[in-house]
Amino acid sequence: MLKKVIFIGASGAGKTTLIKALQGSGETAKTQALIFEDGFIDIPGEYMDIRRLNHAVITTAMDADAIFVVQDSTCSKPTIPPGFCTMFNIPVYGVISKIDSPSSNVGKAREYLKMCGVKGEYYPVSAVTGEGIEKIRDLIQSL
Ligand SMILES: Nc1nc2c(ncn2[C@@H]2O[C@H](COP(=O)(O)OP(=O)(O)OP(=O)(O)O)[C@@H](O)[C@H]2O)c(=O)[nH]1
Ligand SMILES: [Mg+2]
Repeated sequence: MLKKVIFIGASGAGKTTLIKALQGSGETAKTQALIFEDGFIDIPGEYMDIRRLNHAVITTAMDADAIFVVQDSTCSKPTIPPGFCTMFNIPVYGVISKIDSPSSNVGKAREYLKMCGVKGEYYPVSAVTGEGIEKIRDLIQSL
């Protein structure tokens, strides 16, 4: 059976770009609606940014086999509310995006992910250079 993985995080975190890189093709545009494609679930960051819409993320994520929380390493705030991820009983993985950027701060991104309740090893990636993409693809394959 095809496993379903959801990518959550703030608007502009790099979720869609990462999904396209994992799929190996496709143009990235701002996500306007919930998208289910080849086992990938992409959700507009606004559902995370706007607290009263968070329930949409929760109900959608409940249906997935794993959650990837995408933290933009150039961003100076946590990608999801503090402790948000502790409620899920499915695997939650942390992704640190945009590590190619000159303003990337991976250490800070780690702290934010920890704050969000994401435990364990984090996956640094760049959709620009392709660094780290293969590791996430392997991880999804192994689910
Ligand atoms: N430098 C750099 N820029 C990136 C990377 N990944 C994404 N971006 C840029 O970040 C911006 C937002 O990327 P998206 O993939 O649309 O972000 P998103 O999380 O899907 O945003 P929403 O759809 O609004 O929730 C775009 O301008 C991307 O080109 C990366 O690895 N490196
Ligand atoms: Mg998007």
